[in-house]
Amino acid sequence: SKPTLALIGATGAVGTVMRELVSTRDDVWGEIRLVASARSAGKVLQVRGEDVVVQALAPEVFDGVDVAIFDVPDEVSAEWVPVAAARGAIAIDKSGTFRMEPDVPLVVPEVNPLDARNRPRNIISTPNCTTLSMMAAIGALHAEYTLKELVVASYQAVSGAGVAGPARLYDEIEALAGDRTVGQSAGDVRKALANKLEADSPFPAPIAFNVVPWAGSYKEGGWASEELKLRNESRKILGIPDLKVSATCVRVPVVTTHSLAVHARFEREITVADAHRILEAAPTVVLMDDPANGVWPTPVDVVGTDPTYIGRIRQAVDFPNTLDMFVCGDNLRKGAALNAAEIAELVAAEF
Ligand code: 2RA
Repeated sequence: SKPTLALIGATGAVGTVMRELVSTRDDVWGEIRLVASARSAGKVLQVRGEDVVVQALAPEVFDGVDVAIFDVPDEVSAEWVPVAAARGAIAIDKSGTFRMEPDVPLVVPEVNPLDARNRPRNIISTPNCTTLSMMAAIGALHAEYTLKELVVASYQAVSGAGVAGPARLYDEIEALAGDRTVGQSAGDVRKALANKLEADSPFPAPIAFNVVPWAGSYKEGGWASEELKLRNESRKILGIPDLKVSATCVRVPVVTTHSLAVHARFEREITVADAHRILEAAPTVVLMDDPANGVWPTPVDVVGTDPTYIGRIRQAVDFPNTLDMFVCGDNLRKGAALNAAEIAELVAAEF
């Protein structure tokens, strides 16, 4: 019989995409349960065209569940993922809580699908959306040319911060719309917003008319958590413990779809033609690389779709064995819900 699936965090930004994905992909599931915080319990949401009542997170909701996908804050995962696993579910967790634990696999199905089978704690982690937004493409190049170094700058969409992110961007744009005097002197955007909006924002600076060089929490040495995640997770997924990685993560006024400028050094020489051949053959990657004709990926053309898009591939002039490129991926789909759904489908195939 088909396995039972529970979606924990069903009402969030990723949860909403998750419901859409399980309603439109090959239906490998028996029952699908929706679970959220007590605040959302009792809501009726649609899955596979049917009404489902959202249940409050409690130990009993995991009884009879085969696979539980969690998209909840780190501290909620820390408490409830082990509960689900203890009750016999295989937990697929989107939070940062378990990703770097040695006995928890961190899986991108295009790159390291077999790791999903080695799960002594019945927990599989899915990476941060920034790492995921490039990994299908970078993993394909690594498989043939062996990656040695990655230097990355991210351009991260506001929906990475949850539903509050787009809400704030839309509010700021609305507050500033029509005023053709703002953005021309230091602090005038802040002043204009202060007159019209509450101070509390998910972002540490105005996000409309701006870019913000900070994503996540403060870490030693002045790093943002997001930058260290990109380093540590890339190493683990690719299976290169000593991969050199340095990242700068930046929030930009894009609703959904993270972009990354990637400078990647490989073990041996790789040409643009080599990269094109590999990326064209990668099933979940779309190559958009014809700069003479203005063809490269941008978030507005990518949002709402599944693949990883790549373009602007250049052989670095001054760095041997190195490519520079631009990658875009929908942070809520491949960056979050889709990767979790794909891992869940790998697990479902074992039933
Ligand atoms: C962000 N990567 O974009 C984060 C979400 N986990 O904010």
